[in-house]
Amino acid sequence: MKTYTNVFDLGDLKTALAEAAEIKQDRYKYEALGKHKTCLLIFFNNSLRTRLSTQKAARNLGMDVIVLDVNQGAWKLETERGVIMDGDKSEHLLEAIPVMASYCDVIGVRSFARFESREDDYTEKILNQFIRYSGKPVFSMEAATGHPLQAFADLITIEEYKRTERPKVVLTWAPHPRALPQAVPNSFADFMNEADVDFVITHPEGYELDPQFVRGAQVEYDQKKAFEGADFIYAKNWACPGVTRPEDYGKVLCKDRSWTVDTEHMSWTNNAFFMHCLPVRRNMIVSDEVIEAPTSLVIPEAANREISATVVLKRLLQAL
Ligand code: AN0
Ligand code: CP
Repeated sequence: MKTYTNVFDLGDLKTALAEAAEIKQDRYKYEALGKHKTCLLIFFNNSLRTRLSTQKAARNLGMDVIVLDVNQGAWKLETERGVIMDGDKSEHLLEAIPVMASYCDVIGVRSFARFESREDDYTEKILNQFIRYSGKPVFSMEAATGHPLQAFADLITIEEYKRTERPKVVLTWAPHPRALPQAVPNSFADFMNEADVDFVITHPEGYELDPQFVRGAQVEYDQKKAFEGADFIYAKNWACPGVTRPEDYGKVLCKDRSWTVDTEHMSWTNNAFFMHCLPVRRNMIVSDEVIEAPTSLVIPEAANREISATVVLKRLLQAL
């Protein structure tokens, strides 16, 4: 594997899940693989889970790790070519990328959607510059349109907890006070569409996800209908993807708290497990009762981030 940005980079999912189970049995099994290899993690945005679990994964593989918070202590980076740099940005990404790449063997990048231009976000302008100019294997730690380490951890969690061969998995939009990216729901859909599950997406009108991620999934605008018979409820807020109305891209169109997942919502399901990538705003996305219930998987899901990252880094190292 040379890059990791979406489900197709993983190839056969059964093989990837078997590798995840193997790593979970013995997370240091491939400790020799990363000797004298350095993993650089670059954060343009905040993180708790990704920051910790990816460092842990790199160490599981015997790698050295360098973490850089671009906005804290590094020079402010210009990302647009052709700009006259007379503002507050001291360095251009086009120099910074090869410099950073010269100190490492593998690069992880976190760079959220900026919501300034749908085209810039959906062409992954920042992540692709890292892929193009670093000459090193690059993996996404949540870029503008995807969060594949999260979605792989989610798939591992569903595999561990499913009670039927082909569970019904529902991705539901839920309200949030601020505009959040579509990366998490996009990648979740990307993975579920390739997994052995019945996948349904539910959200208010106007929140349609990009067709490249929805693919053949069933979209149901009635949240109650969508929840019927569900084995897993995966909640997430996202701002308007601008699919039907490009001018609404990145806007908060709805704050309807009837979409908040509470015990009544969960009573419509087949005693479903509750999932969320975290961080989560309680009583906006999910009620205290639902997130604290024994059917809540948010903690094991976060713990599986170490496993998904270990598998991905292992594969990147094996291809060096
Ligand atoms: C981010 C998002 O929604 O993409 C990160 C989630 C893993 N969440 C926030 O910014 C609160
Ligand atoms: N789920 C997730 O990626 O969390 P962080 O933003 O804290 O890394």
